[in-house]
Amino acid sequence: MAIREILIEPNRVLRQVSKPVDKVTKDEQSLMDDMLETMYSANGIGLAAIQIGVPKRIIVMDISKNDQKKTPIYFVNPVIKNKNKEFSTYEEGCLSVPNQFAEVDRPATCEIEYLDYYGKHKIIKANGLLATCIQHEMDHLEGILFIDYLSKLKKSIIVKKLSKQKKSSETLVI
Ligand code: GNR
Ligand code: NI
Repeated sequence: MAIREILIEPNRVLRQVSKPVDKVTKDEQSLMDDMLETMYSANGIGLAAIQIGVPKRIIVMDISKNDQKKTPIYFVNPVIKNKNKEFSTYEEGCLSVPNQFAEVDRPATCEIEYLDYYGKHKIIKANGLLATCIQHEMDHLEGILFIDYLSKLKKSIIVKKLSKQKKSSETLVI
């Protein structure tokens, strides 16, 4: 297991469309292990493979509370079905858009069909935070970030802040 670097917007890699996985092999499992460790170390509740630069349709998630037992969920080739026509609003954040938060509306419930860590076919019904988070992660697989749903003005303010943060972290003072 290893902690990998999380890519930060603006970064063209984050805009790539991820490719389906043929078969869940040891390589995919070890990628999922690294993703989970990286996500936990960054205090996130979800992570898509593209956020560590791997364009595969793989997501890891754990929405258990801090004091609860860890309950990781692994999604390979997830497909969203039966999206509710009613929407819920959540304040979203993203590990690739650090320290920026904004309200986003998404279908309140949905079903997800996917392969698990062992390549086994599964279907789950999601509501609440799970529904929001899986839709946020599915967007990453299409190269979409939550800031894309904001007004042009709000989005540009956030992207400018991120570019500034990046520049200052690249500037080495000797
Ligand atoms: O850690 C995360 N928290 C979060 C909060 C509200 C809605 C979505 C998320 S996902 C985010 C981790 C992340 O960037 N996943 O791609
Ligand atoms: Ni994200």
